[in-house]
Amino acid sequence: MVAHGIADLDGDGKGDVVWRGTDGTIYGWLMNGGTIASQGVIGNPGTQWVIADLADMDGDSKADIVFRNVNDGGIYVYFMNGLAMASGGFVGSSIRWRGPSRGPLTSAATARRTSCGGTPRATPGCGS
Ligand SMILES: [Ca+2]
Ligand SMILES: [Ca+2]
Repeated sequence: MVAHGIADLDGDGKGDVVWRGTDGTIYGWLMNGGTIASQGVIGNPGTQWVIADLADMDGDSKADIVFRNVNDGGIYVYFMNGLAMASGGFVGSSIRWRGPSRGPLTSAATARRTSCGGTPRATPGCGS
């Protein structure tokens, strides 16, 4: 699992963390400072969909998840309300997409995740 970015999913003004598993599952951590206030599975659009960006696409002050299809360049948006996808929509195809790419956050989080067996934990380090 790789952290793909920080964005405010629930509109509380505090950044939240979005993760993507190798099986395509998208996870979210709603943060309160350095504490995970809530976490859960957001959905699984399939492994062919990668996160292109995290941005508020509909102006509701809640970040949305923009996916790009690695096969055909299709763009799909999860309109988010916290950890729940309020709705989704296919935007179109853009095979030559050159938008911002959210690379993995290859930091201590990745190392910690790896050492914890690939599952994000409620507390830093490991354990529950
Ligand atoms: Ca937030
Ligand atoms: Ca939004």
